[in-house]
Amino acid sequence: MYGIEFVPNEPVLKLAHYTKLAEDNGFSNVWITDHYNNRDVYSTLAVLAMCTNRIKIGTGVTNPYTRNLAITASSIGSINELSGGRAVLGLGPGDKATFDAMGIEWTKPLSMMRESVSVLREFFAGKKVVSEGEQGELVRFNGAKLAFKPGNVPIYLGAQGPKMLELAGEVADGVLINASHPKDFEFAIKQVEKGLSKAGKSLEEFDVGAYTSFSIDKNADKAKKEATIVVAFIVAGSPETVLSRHNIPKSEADAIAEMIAKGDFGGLMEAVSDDMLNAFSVYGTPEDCLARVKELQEIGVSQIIAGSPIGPNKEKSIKLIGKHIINA
Ligand code: F42
Repeated sequence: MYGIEFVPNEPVLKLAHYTKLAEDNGFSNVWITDHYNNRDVYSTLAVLAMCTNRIKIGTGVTNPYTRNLAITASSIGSINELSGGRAVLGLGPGDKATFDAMGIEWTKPLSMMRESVSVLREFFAGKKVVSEGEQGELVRFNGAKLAFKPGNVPIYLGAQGPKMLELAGEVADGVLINASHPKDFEFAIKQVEKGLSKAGKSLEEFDVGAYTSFSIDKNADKAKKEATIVVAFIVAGSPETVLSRHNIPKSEADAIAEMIAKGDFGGLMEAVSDDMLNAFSVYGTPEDCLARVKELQEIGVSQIIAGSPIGPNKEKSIKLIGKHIINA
C-alpha cells in the first residue's frame, strides 16, 4: 500500500487537487498532519472526502491533548460518515514545544495514548463512557456518549520510541513511523512485534506505515536539493540514539540546529551530508526511490507514505510515484 502525507500549510482546495491526483495514481491513503498553526485537520479531511471516491483519509496525526477525545470521536465519525467509511484516525502524543506555546500541560504521553485508544474504541462503538479505577487516570469521562455511531474507524499510532512502538502493536490497528531508512525499521518492527505478541496478533494483520521524507524527480540533483532542508530539520530534532544508529556525530546535528535557529539556509545546503540524506529520506530518481521502497517492504513495511517534501514539483512527483513505483 502507498500513502501520501500533506501538511495543510497550503489552501485546502489545493490539497484536494493533489489528493484526487494521488487517488487517480493508485495511492490508497492520504494523511493530513495536525498542528494548530496550520489549517484545521478535520475541515481539510471533509473537503478531501467530498472530492474523492476510494482513497482512505486520515489524521496523520492528531493528539489527545488539544482536543477532548469525545470531540475527536465525533469529528472523525463525521468524516467516516461523509466519506462512506473511508476514515482512519492517526493519533500521536504530539510535540512538547507546541503544547508549551499553547499553554497545555504534556503529561505521561505513553499512558495517555493507551487510555485514549481504549476510550476512543468505546465512543466508536456507541457506548456510554464512564472512567473507572486506573483506566481513567489521565482521561476521565462521566457518562459521555455520542448520539451517532462513528463506526469501526481504524486507529494508527504515531510512534518512534521503543515503548510507544510496542504500545502501537498491542492496542492499535497500525503504526506511523517517522523514518526512511531500513535500520530504523529493523529496530521499530521488533518493538511493534513485542506488542503484537502481547495482544496475540500477527504482523500480517497490522499495518506498518513508513512516514518517510520523500523527494522524487527525474533530475537527481533537483530531488536531492528539495530533500535537504527537510532532512536538516529531521537531523536537528533526532534523539542521540537515532543519530548514532546512522553514525551521525551529535556535534554535526548541533551545528545544523544552530543554523536553523539563525535562519542560515545557505549554510544548511552545505552542512547536510549525503549520509544524512541517505539516513533520513527517500530521494532521487524514480529508480533510486524504488530501490529504497523495496528494501523497506522486504523488512516488513506494509504502507509506504510519501511525506514532505514529496518532490520539487508535487504534481509531477505524485505522477512519478504512481507510474514508476506503485505500478512497479
Ligand atoms: N505530531 C504532531 O503534533 N502533529 C502531527 O501531525 C504529527 C504527525 C506525525 C506523523 C507520524 C509520526 O510518527 C509522528 C507524528 N507526530 C506528529 C509526532 C508524534 O505526535 C509524536 O511526537 C512522536 O511520534 C514521538 O513519539 P515517541 O514515540 O517518541 O514518544 C515519546 C513521547 C516518548 O518519549 N516515548 C517513550 C518511548 O519509549 O516510546 C516513552 C516515554 C514514557 O515511557 N513515558 C511514560 C508515560 O507514561 O508517558 C512516563 C513518563 C513520566 O514522566 O512519568
